[in-house]
Amino acid sequence: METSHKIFAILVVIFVLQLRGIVEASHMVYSELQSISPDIVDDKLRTGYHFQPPMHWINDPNGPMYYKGLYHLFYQYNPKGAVWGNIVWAHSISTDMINWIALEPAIYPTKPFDIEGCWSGSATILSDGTPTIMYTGIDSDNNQVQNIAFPANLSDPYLREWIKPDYNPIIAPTFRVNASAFRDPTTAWLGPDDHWRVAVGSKWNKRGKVILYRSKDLKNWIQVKHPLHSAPETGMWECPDFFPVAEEGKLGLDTSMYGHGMRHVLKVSLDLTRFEYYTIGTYDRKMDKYVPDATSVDNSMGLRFDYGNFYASKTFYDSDKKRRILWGWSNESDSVNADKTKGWSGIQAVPRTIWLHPSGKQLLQWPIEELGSLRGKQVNLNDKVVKSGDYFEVKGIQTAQADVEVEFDVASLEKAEPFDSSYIGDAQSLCKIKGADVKGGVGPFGLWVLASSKLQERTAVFFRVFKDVHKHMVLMCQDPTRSSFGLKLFKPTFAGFVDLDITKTKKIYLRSLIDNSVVESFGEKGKTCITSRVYPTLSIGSNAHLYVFNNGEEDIKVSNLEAWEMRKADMNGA
Ligand code: DQQ
Repeated sequence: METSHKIFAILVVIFVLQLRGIVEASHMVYSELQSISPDIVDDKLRTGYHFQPPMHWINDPNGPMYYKGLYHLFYQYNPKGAVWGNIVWAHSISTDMINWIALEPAIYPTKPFDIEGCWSGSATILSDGTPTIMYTGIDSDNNQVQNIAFPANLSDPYLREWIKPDYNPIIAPTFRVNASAFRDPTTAWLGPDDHWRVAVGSKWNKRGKVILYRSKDLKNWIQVKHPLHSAPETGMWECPDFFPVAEEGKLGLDTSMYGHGMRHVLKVSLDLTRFEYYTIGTYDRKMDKYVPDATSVDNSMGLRFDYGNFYASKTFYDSDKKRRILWGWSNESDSVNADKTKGWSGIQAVPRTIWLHPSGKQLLQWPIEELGSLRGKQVNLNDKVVKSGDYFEVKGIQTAQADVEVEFDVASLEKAEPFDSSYIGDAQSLCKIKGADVKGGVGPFGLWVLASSKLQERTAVFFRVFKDVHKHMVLMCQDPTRSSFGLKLFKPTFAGFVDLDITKTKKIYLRSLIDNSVVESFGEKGKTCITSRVYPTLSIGSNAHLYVFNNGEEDIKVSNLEAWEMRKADMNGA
């Protein structure tokens, strides 16, 4: 079959299945769907520089670490199909976190303490440099327990083989711990008593919590009476991540660091909403308690690393470049059956360096500098006014796989639309009614990416400025509602507010990483990030175009735009 026919066939199947209302449920096993050959994947819709195995399902990043000159990434992987199930810890290594070599899976079900599944967890580098992994095993009674594994050969920088001691599990659910909601141990850290701490995600009724354990030998663990932290009505906290950040500067801190000039961050992934949020706060080492700052909202309305397809994220301290790196799973926007048809599902978002904004109120994120090594042919333009209702194409490079940085000048805010305060904390609903095609005062303006030549198809990445009583509110959205021409796929609009005093700056920055079926955007130099999976039908490969548009009444100016073609990374042999 010709490629275009294949794509059409895939999309018709997707369309029919969507109409039947089949949606993705991440932890269901669809065994009947795991035997069909994945040979109808169109390579041009696979990402070129996002982390992905050659085929099948992936979810959470697990145990990222740096060891003897190599970065390691493990991840939840189904070696048998494109839907969740049969989960093992797949393993890849890299010298730059951009180009990856796939190794054999590192951890897989073999023992009574993990025979029903090897779920998420984290790596900890011990004081003598030895790496360890703690992960959740699903035991033969279907209870969630925490296990430990050590490298078989410390002189192998690839860390190919891992040993799971027979004394596992090291932590089993006890009284008042829900054995089916007890998972995803964090990286361990050392307390003032030189004993280890580790936190495990859980819930009690509807209260989400991270249960804290202490150990002096990593083998025998004692549950601390109180949780490290908990919050009402948030449901199960999956994949908690707890780490220190410096109050000033971009340098990262080892997870066990403690002292003046640093704050702590707790991130949790909410099973109820499939979104994550984080708080910035204070870790009292004596009490072993974490208290979020008053400025950090401690529920699902709180700060997010990413307002789009991004979940089960995990950071690690890169001791080589002294930075903290964030990995996050970007799930698909389509149905389980569509994934089945493609033969693959899920990627990891580009690894991001994260650090605390000088205000102390949020983190900043930026793609790791190594991504620049893939930048190829470049175009630049300056001082181009985009009048109300106007748009122009950025020509001269292919843009299906590109990196775009833009600086918008917003000279006048006079025509900003009034802000309806009922949308505070709910940017997504606001963007749903004020999409890219709904005319505004100041904005919507931004980029149309993965756009077809006649613009029947396009994904909008844009800003819209509102006037509230005392300040202006800047909304950042990704609107994929026109991303697949003629097909009714699941195309969620994602949005977040940008904490920016635009009356002072009169400018706003945007960087978008476009990669065939993913758009990963960084608003205002990493303050608000949104990742979307999109499946164009026309704007594929050389048929993808890039435009700047302005659907607001006020003119805006592109004071600077730089765009690069992105080369393909070496990706696990695919
Ligand atoms: N995925 C893992 C769990 C974790 C969930 C199983 C989050 O350990 O809670 O694949 O996506």
